[in-house]
Amino acid sequence: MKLIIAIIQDKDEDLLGQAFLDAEIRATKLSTTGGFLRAGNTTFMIGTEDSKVDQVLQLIEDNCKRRDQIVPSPASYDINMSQAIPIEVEVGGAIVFVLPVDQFIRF
Ligand code: 2BA
Repeated sequence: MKLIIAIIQDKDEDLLGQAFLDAEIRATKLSTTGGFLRAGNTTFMIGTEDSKVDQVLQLIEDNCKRRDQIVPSPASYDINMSQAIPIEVEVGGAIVFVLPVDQFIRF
């Protein structure tokens, strides 16, 4: 068994969540915050059999888009926002970790 942790953009959350429901993939959704942009994003935790890992990864890839964002540089956060320096960053489609699971227990 594997635990898949996928950090995605909030804009893709509905589509991916529906895709998991349609495919009968069990998932938990967390509201998270990116450490760099300090903006909200969404993290899915999916516990699944090894045989379904590729299917889950494909659903994530199909439903999460890359987007460019113009944001104030984090270096600007401590100064007057009128002097903020804008930078462009490409966010997503998804950051994914696949971890082995020792035990899966449902009490
Ligand atoms: P954030 O940390 O808010 O990062 C948003 C985007 O800013 C990143 O997109 C990347 O394009 C850029 N970025 C991040 N750190 C940077 C830095 N030190 N210098 C320049 N640009 C930087 P993604 O790579 O697609 O990451 C999207 C979100 O996924 C991240 O939001 C963070 O919440 C999570 N993430 C990414 N890599 C991670 C990692 N190694 N461990 C844990 N979470 C990660």
